[in-house]
Amino acid sequence: MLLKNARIATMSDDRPYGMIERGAIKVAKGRIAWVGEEKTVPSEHRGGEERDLGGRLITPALIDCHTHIVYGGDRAKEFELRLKGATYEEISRAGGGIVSTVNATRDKTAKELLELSLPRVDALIAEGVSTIEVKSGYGLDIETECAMLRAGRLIESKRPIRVKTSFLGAHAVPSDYSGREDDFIDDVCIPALESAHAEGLADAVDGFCEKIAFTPEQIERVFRRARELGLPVKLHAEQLSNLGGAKLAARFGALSADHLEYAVDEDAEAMARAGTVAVLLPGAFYTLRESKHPPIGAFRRHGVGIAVATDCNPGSSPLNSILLALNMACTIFRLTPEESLAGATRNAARALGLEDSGRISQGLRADMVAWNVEHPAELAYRFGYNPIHERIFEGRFESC
Ligand code: DI6
Ligand code: FE
Repeated sequence: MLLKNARIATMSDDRPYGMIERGAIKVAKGRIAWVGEEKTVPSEHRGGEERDLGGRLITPALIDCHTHIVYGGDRAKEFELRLKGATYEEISRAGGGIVSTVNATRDKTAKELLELSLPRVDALIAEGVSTIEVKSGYGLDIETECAMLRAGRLIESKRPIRVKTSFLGAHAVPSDYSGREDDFIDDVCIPALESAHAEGLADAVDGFCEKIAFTPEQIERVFRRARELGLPVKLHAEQLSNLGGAKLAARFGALSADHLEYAVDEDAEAMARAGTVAVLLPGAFYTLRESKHPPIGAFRRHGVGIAVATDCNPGSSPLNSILLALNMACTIFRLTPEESLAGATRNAARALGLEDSGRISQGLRADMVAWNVEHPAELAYRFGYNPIHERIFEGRFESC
């Protein structure tokens, strides 16, 4: 099919948004066979089925590259406690926080976890998301870590969306291992990783490097096993303090380091050298009423790719809107609207190791969105409003 009369934000070259003002896209077998100015469509791509896009803006489909969308229960009670003055760290140390979601998740089967996640997935699809990352990390035992990843994989069989899974066994210390973090890594985390890998459930390995979670040394042991298994790594790093997680991630050639509020210039430098993407999560910043901003200037100066994601989770970021994340990344972190959109397209793909997504370019997957907006900056400018017209997933149009 030849898509015509489109304003295409390809996100794939140096022009602002990679914009083609009157463009055309040839889609064949779920891929982009050609893209360029409408008046230059080669003859071999003419004469077949055509579709007029009415001058609408077309972007790559959006990619949410950091979610914990599979979980049981909720944490509304904790929200109330925080409003009364308790901090996220205090609640976590008192046995609430991540560990309370673990209890609510261990109760559930993979099928039940899948059912609970689908309404959240649907909300993202409705905003033009084609690909999500899904983490484990609310099981913290071998069986439930694998059940979470199975549920993540099953999303693809229930909805038109692509899922990349990350094993996050080193997310928190369950109460039965309190004070015995090293034993937890040896007895549970690494065996769970091996089981998940043996079942083909993990596309990457993640961890939470923080005072309330794991030290860089403990994370490094998990990363070494990931490397032996041939799995790429990523890391929740410098979210609440600077422990050296970003530099550790860079040393392992991580796909991404995520959060990064407490990262410093030399973290950015190490990440740039390693090609590690900085994933910004403004939903967590907002929910925790953080005041320390990630070092955006250093990321820009060193040429670190910046991605933006929801961090959709029941505790620190109950945010189910990638469009709101784009707005927050601009208003709170001062990204430009173009950086923000690149953060949920081109750079989000990089953060997931996907070379076939995130741009409108020949040979890539035909995952795109047609929007009812004049200018691409509108995607980040409005909030609480969804201007989607149609989502195109693997070359198939879906009205929204
Ligand atoms: N950082 C986060 O923002 C999520 N995990 C993490 O390591 C929060 C998870 C939660 O509070 O449930
Ligand atoms: Fe997270």
